[in-house]
Amino acid sequence: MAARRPFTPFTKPSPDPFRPLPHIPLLYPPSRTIQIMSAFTFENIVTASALHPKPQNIQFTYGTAGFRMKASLLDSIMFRVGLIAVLRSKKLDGSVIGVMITASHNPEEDNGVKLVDPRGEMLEQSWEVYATSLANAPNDDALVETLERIIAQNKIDVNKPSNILYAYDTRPSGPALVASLEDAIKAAGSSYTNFGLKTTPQLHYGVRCLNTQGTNDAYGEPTEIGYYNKLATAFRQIVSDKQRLSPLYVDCANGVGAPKLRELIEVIGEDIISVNIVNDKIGVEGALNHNCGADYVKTGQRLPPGSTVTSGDRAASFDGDADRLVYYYVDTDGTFRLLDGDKIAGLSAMFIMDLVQAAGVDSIKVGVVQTAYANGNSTTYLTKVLKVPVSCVSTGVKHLHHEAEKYDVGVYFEANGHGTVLFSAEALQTIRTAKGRTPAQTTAIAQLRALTDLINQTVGDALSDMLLVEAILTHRQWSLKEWDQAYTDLPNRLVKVVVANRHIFKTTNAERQLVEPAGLQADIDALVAKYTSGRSFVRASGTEDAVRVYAEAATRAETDELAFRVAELVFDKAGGVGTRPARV
Ligand code: 16G
Ligand code: MG
Repeated sequence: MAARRPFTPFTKPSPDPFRPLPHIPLLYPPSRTIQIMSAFTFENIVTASALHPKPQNIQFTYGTAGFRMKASLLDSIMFRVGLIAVLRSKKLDGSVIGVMITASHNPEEDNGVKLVDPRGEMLEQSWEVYATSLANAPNDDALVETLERIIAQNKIDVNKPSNILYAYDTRPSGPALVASLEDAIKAAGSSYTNFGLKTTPQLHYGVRCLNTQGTNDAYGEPTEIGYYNKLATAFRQIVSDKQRLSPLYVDCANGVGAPKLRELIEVIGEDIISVNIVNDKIGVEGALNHNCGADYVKTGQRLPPGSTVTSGDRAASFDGDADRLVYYYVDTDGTFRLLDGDKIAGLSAMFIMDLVQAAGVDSIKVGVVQTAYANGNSTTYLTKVLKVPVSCVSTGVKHLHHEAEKYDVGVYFEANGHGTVLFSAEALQTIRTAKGRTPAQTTAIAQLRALTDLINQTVGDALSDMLLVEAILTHRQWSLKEWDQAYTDLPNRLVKVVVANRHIFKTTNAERQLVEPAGLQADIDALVAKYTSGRSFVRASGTEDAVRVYAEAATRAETDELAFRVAELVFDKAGGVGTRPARV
């Protein structure tokens, strides 16, 4: 093992806290905080809005991932999201509200925008409705009326200050959309900071840091280097004295994760962690998320084309904005093995439960939150082997996040690789004040403390989650195959069905059962009953105009058959459009 250099956190490199590190190519102009003192007037807003008219005949919806669509349709949305952000900040006495411009794993020509609340969480649900109505206001009069209604309903004092922090990913449409957003923020007389090119979780981190600065609850230094230092210090502490693992291939989906991972590794030190970054072509047109990234690997359950990963290698993929992570390897017989969000949840829960016990703070109870997409065998492993409470909620980060807050330590992951671990205020207090009675206890307490810094508690974060997995594997000196031994996934299959109206699909029981169309669930149940360990459910997508069918069963053949029989049922009985789902 190479000798370790002593670790000194980087200090703030320049008076501008948001300056990118020197060796990262400057894709966008350096950022500055702009203080604006002008008044909030409808006149200013209407004048500026004239440059950002709403396209006719389009109905916009603030969905599970904010607004997301072809970038060419987003101009008016960006302007109006800027207005909502300003009002939200004023409503919350000038707390910083985040705006992230990204379309995650979608194709490069798409873009999107979502708002981040003061603690780095997703926008409160009641405000999603305001964002939707404002986005759909057909003309200036309707725009002003909607703003007035939001202001009145929320008793907003428009003379209060407001502060916005925004960031964007590597999409070519980013700069033009930033300009539309800024037009709105300036017209509304708000202060703002351009946080520059960032991963989605870095923006969430920045928002929480700015809002908690100088309080007992301070989350960290609100800079990019502050983020790297926090993660690096924690990681180095957890793996100290442990043998370094072999290099990890990381497919960054040709997105923002590539330069940011490079930064992070540099701060941690290559003597501590070694990665081979692949798919880092952020300047190449059409490359983003194309035949690579976490969504490609998870959906297709295969290596990205051109991957050089072979048996014995360790590999992982991020998505385009670096808030999803999946791991994988190739078995000795050449079989591709995926370690998805469910596997990460199992590994994290196991490790944290062991540490809690070793630290002698067993009053802290760990729980896991999943969605209906969690593999049946992962749920069995959690409940029967780890004996940890598991809740199942609807798809979408906000649902998982809120449920996880109910536990002392809430581990939440979607099977697609998005997730994190939340520590309650009481759990944090217990961990911070615990005193070990033995050297082993003292070490375990210190490690738990480091974990609370290592894990991005605002939102799922591919960089932070990767360090969490690497820390656990280093600790145990486990290969990916050893981690994979916890349980074997049931074969599973996802099929998309296009229907005339997906909104007729209404579900209950955390999306596991259909209430409407009437009778369809009984037909699905009858099919499922014919398969060993069969399970299937149907729900309308929140991000695409389609219905998704999920199925799992004891064997690959049974799974495929079940998935397609359910898909055919949906197509035939609930207004299928186009070609009937074909078995492949
Ligand atoms: C969004 C959600 C993700 C969910 C996915 C489901 C957030 C930030 N993202 O990407 O959690 O898994 O939608 O997509 O909430 P679907 O509704 O199209 O199946
Ligand atoms: Mg994403």
